[in-house]
Amino acid sequence: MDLTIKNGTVVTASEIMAADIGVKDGKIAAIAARIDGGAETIDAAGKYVFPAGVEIHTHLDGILHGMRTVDDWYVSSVGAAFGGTATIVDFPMPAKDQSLQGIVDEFTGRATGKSIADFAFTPIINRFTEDIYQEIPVLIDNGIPSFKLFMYYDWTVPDYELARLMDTITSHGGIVSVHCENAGTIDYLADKAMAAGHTGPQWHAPTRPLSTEIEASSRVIHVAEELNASVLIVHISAGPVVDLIARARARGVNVYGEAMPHYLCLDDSVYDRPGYEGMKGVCTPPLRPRENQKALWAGLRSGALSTIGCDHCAFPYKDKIRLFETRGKRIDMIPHGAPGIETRIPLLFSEGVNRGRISVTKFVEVSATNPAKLVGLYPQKGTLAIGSDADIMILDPEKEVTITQEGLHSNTDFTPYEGWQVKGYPVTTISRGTVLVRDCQLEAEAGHGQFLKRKRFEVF
Ligand code: DUC
Ligand code: ZN
Ligand code: ZN
Repeated sequence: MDLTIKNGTVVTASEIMAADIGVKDGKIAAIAARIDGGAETIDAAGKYVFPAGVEIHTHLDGILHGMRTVDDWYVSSVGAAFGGTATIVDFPMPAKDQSLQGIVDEFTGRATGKSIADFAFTPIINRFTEDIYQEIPVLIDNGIPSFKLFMYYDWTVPDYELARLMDTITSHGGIVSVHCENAGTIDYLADKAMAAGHTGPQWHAPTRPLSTEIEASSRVIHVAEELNASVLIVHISAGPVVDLIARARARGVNVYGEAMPHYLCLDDSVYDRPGYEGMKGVCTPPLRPRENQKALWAGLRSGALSTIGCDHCAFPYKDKIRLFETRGKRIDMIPHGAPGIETRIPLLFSEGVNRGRISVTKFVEVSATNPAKLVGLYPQKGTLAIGSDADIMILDPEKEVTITQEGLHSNTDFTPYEGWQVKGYPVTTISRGTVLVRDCQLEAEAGHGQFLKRKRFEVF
């Protein structure tokens, strides 16, 4: 063996076992009660040995709201690795007239030589022209089976194209992720609020009410049901959407739901903070009243929600303030998003497993196994099995950390979790047998990460 991880508690989505893991040529070569020898040994006594996290919802080094996010692929992937994640699947947005393959190639160039995590892309479809429809089967054949649509923003998908894209993508073996918010209602409510002088951070949530997320999610579910399409509803903040998904899945609809730490852990009281502070919580959908959190945790437990992403979208606080000031002092004009790639797994473990809200196997399922399945990477990624990539996270369940912006690696100037205490933290992250982070110290060289060609989506 090249590497042996000994004495840990090995956890997959279905098993918990006291076992050693042997790694050879970047793959898991053995899992057994005792494996001796190996060029290198890591002692994981007292620790969990998990599949490394798979993150399938980020906006890295890309333009949204007329501003480029400030974390490039090196910074983002280092943060990811410190937070136990070794694979990132990002949402790049094509420029005007750029093909989907063109934006994937461009972003592959941005990540190559920088990312320490393996990477792939779910391209955003932001125009609905014949060339895009023709590209889709070619991309799926070329190992890019996932696509993203928005029901808000300037690139909102019209209903006709929503149906046609879901049908086209699914019938060729792909899956569609959809950002679900009713654009017309939000724009109207925002215009009405702004006209009444309601322009500050506390108006972010009331102008994007629960009903807009529920309506758009419901529409997507019904279209998917009609076309037997496979769809992932991303960043669910609204408790009632969990229920919609549960009922649809019970009817046999191939709809999956994505949770996120900020909706599980934070609530809309953030917007009542004094001055501009509330802008730190300006993301879409907005943070919701606390009672929604219960439904989201329950959704993870029941399987209505299949995965957890972070929506890492690194806009600094100072730029949110600057753009508020220079774009007419309107809260609807500031960039939406917050950093989260490094805190996803620590928060999920601490708030989820430690507080008894989810089991340790569920933790693996939603942070690694299901995200890998949703983007066509399983079982290469997302599990600990013979022949899988040796992407491993060792987590110390006793390690206590106070989250601070200074202690994280993002180029942003804030974390929404400043001062949060977490118990249980990733200490070592391994990618294809190479140690990225060891005992909370960076070891990887920039550029370790490789582009991942993926399989077609399989319903699960
Ligand atoms: N929501 C955010 O908060 N940021 C990026 C895009 C999105 O949908
Ligand atoms: Zn979104
Ligand atoms: Zn997003």
